[in-house]
Amino acid sequence: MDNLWIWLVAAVVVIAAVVGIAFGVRASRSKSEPVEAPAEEPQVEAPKEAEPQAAAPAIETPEPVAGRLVRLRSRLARSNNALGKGLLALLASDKLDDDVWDEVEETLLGADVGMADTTAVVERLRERVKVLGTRDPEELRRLLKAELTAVLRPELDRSVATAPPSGEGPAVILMVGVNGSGKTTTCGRVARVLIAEGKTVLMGAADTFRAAAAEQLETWGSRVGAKVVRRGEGADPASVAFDAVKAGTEEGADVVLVDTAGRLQNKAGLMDELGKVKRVIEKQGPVAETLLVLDATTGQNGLQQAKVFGEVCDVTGIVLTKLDGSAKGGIVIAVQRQLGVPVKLVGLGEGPDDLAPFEVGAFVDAIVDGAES
Ligand SMILES: Nc1nc2c(ncn2[C@@H]2O[C@H](COP(=O)(O)OP(=O)(O)OP(=O)(O)O)[C@@H](O)[C@H]2O)c(=O)[nH]1
Ligand SMILES: [Mg+2]
Repeated sequence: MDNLWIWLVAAVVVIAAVVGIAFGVRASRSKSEPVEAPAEEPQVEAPKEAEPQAAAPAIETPEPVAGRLVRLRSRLARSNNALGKGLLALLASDKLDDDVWDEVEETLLGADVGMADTTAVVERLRERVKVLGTRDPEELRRLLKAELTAVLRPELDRSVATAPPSGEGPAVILMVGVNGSGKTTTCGRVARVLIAEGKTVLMGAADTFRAAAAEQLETWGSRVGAKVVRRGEGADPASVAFDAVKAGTEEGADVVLVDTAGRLQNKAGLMDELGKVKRVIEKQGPVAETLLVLDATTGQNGLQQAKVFGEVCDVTGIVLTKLDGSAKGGIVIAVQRQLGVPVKLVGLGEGPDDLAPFEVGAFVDAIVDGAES
């Protein structure tokens, strides 16, 4: 009996010890878990976040310039196809009477070709169709292309000057135009084109109206390794332009691109400012090129702007942007006539290399033939 009591007491002690140990282990585990977990987390995350910031921006290699208009022709054709298709359909009518010719005229006017050139194209086309007595679609297509080519003035020099007129220092290219037309984008894209051709480029952020303008230009510059001269918001644009040309001269840059503001409190103020920017630059030498940047989708408004800028800035070339979004390719013809200077570059998209030298032949082929051939 005594033994039984001893065994019972011993069994209770052993059971109590085993249960006690088991609880002790679980309690210490559950205590240590939440302490350990957060201690590890930041160590893992910290280097992950630091990685992308540490990577230096890569210098891009711009696409070659030759043949860009041909590469981008589908964009041009997509937006302007109505013009070519419409004209060819009309010329294929059973009877080419006055009504049909009136419609040809309306189609051209509707594509922003402008009255003077529309009249010229229709008169000559009419004459030639009559003289040749032809109704062959291929022949009509050829005649239409020839007349559109003639009013686009293929003889004009469309090269962008990259040599200084005085023979010394960098060639200065001044970019002007209303707000949103694409000046800053064009500066960035022209810099890419020039760098692709092996030239050294410096840019001047003479749009001091908005702080973001200089940043936008710097982003373009950093992508291709072009330095940007800038000052704070509200600084004198003419002195920024002067400093940019000075820096370009000292650093032996081939070209200095000067971006300007498109919006000020009023139009007269903008024009005065542009005049001053140009005069101040010219203290160091003549401007090689003043490019007027126009948004092709603005139609008649764009022509009015061209007139105003033309009076103040002595524009030497036109950059027509957003031709990808316009079904009115005829603006090329109208704006050249308005200013008497050639369209030199066209923008056909928002991409960094969607700026093409304007070529009359490729342009006419694209709007008459469409994208298929
Ligand atoms: N689709 C299309 N968009 C374009 C083209 N060129 C410029 N853009 C767009 O037009 C917008 C305005 O371009 P910016 O270069 O900032 O115009 P800006 O003349 O410098 O404007 P401000 O500095 O306000 O005077 C941007 O969103 C560009 O991406 C083009 O050829 N096609
Ligand atoms: Mg701008």
